[in-house]
Amino acid sequence: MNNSMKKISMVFLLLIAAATIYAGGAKEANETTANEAPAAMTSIDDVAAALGVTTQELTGALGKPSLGAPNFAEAAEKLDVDAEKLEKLMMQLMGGEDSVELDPYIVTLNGVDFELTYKMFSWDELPADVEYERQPIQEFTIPEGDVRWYEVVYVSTGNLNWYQAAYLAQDAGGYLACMTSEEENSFVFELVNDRKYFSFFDENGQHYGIGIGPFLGGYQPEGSVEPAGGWTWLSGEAWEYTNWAQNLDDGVIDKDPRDNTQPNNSADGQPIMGFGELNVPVPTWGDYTDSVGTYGTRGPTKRYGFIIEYESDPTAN
Ligand SMILES: [Ca+2]
Ligand SMILES: [Ca+2]
Ligand SMILES: [Ca+2]
Repeated sequence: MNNSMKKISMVFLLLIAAATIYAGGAKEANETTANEAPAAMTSIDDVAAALGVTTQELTGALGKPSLGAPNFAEAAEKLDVDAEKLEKLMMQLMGGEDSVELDPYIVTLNGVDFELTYKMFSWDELPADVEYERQPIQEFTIPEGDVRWYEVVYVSTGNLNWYQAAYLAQDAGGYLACMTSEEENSFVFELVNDRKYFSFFDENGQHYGIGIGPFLGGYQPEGSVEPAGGWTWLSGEAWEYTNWAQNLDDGVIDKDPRDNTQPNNSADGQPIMGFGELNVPVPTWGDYTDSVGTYGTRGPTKRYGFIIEYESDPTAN
């Protein structure tokens, strides 16, 4: 999947999430005429209005995000609107004035090069609309015998995606936490075992209230066999222990009737991971779309934090 398709796919996820939230108060679309000057597309409601359909009709025609990138031609046919116009409006919505995507460039995270299009921020450069709280550093002796230090970063306002979080972890002198044993995974999870660290989907909408938690340090290099191939820790440690979420369908912590076993490379592109994937905070992992949480993106899709791991005491100096 190329970058622009990834971008379309991600924006689509955001739009569906937004539409789910707005569904209760969705307005009837305004009539528009062909001669009107093009208006700025700032929400899915604007796109629906410009097409002369309701928001619910539009999101319904675009279909389920879990099935991949939207097929604009198919959606246009369902809505009986012009396919080119639909795609153009959706692209306008995608590239709003607060978009911070750049041309592709190489970002080195803990010695690994990633070709990315996102703006990175050091701690000193973080925009004022990203509000965060760095939690007290916790020490733990991992079963391998080494002492490690962990710092939870709670991002209360504003978004950061996995790469932007990894960049900050590196800037702090560590890496996104890498779980090499059940003991370490349990210890670290308890630091974020609180709903405030998880972003829950609307219970009545897509994903049945599934929660996505803080970022961890696993990623798939480009070209890995999906969905489980190639997973690597930013720390360089061996990928042996895993704790991917498994489908339960128990109606309590897994209310999603679909098989939500992870990793599933949903939406055809999930090369990063973190805690989550069930209806309460859980120490299991899910693979996630790597643009989720990108700073400056529209929509309610939100990530509330990440965990930094240090191999030497960051409070020592
Ligand atoms: Ca570790
Ligand atoms: Ca399920
Ligand atoms: Ca997934």
